Amino acid sequence: MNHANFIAGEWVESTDAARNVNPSDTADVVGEYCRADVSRVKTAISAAKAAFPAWSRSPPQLRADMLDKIGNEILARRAELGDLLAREEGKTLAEATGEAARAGYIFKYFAAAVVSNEGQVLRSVRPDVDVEVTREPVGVIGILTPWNFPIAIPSWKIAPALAFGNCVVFKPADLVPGSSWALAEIISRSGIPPGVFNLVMGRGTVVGNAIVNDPGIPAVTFTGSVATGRGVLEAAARRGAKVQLEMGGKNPLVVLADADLTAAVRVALDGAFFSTGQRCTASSRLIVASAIHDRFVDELATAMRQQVIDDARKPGTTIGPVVDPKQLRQDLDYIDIARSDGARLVVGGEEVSRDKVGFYLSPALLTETRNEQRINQEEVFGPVASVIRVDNYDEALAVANASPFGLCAGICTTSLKYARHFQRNADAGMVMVNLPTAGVDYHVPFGGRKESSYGPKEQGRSAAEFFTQSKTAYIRSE
Ligand code: UN1
Repeated sequence: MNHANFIAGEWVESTDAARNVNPSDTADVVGEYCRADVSRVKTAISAAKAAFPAWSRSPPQLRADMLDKIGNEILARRAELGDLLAREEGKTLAEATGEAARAGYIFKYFAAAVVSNEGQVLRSVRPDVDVEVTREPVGVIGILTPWNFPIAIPSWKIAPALAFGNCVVFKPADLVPGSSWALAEIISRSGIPPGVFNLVMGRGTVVGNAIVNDPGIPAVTFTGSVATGRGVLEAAARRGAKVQLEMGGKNPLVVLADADLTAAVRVALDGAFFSTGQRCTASSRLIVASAIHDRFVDELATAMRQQVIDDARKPGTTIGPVVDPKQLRQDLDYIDIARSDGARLVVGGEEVSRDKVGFYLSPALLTETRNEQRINQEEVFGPVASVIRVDNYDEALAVANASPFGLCAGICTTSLKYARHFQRNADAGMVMVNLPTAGVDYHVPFGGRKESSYGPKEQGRSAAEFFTQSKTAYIRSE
């Protein structure tokens, strides 16, 4: 059966469909997912526009109940949704089930946010005049999401959009559409009025472009690559639409000489290689003090050799496959680039074969790298980490900040002084102390600086900045 698009409250099939292939076993086709054409996207946008006036004024309790119901169903089905996610994307069952649960909690968080949409009351500078600042929905939100978190990222954009009274036209990644389709199916049964939520699957060049360029979409939120994000920004800016972008990262993890070595190795292993390193928050630059460098590299390499790289859904697997052949090629190319720039490949970086044919790559650790090299300036998006040796904390901080990206920065240290200094001076949207740079909570602001992000942050209270527009009202009582 083809998985249809959801437009104006109807499931709409099309003949063109994307084949969703399991990266752990290329003989396993997860399903066929219909690709929308431009006219279908336009129908979805018109339906969303038509639904907006009533939805934006709908009783808040109704929206809260709906979001809560969606969250509850996701949580109740987390094992099944996690299995689908692991099968289509390649993260392990534990990681995928965790992501599904995260999606459920996001919906429940924004269910509560419906009724805590706060404003401001101020005194005017004039007598007998009050000022009230309230927040109103924006309209139809265009939502474009990547393949690496196919249920959590859609949830942290769709849930606040609906909570604040907006309508949605949602395009998931063409490569990994199954979890997003399952999410859309749950939303479709929540009692949501026709047109309020629309799913249009397909390619960025067709569906994505149609959304980003349509005058009926006053706001676009996108997570994905820097190159695509720039295109989204230009197109949206041309017609004055609001934009929120989450793009790449090249996140530094500083390991100081006073760090707890075992803990630092665990943090680096998780941050750099879990989820196969396919996270914009991955700890891909390991900046290590020379006094601890050799011991750290030895212990991390040992821990990496103990990882079980296999079918994402097989019990015992700790690192699943790379998502597709294109990403695998990119990972291998970057390892070659680093080596030709003088890096030493200490462990991993090899394609490995398993019972089933999949895109298996052993996690790679490169040492003797310098921060200016391409391996440290460009995002790989795979299980590849490079080590930069530094003499002291000051050099570590300078290297951490010398990056076009600024998503997340981490430090492993037992020194309160350095931890606090790093927290204040790291040029990143998020800082982690003795924790991996990846793996974030669902109820606090998420986002970066420099080339990593653009526009208001996502999640938590910041979500209101993008998904609402403020109104300042002056009231004279006599
Ligand atoms: C996480 O680290 O838990 O695309 C979330 C990404 C991020 C999400 C990371 N937007 O990898």
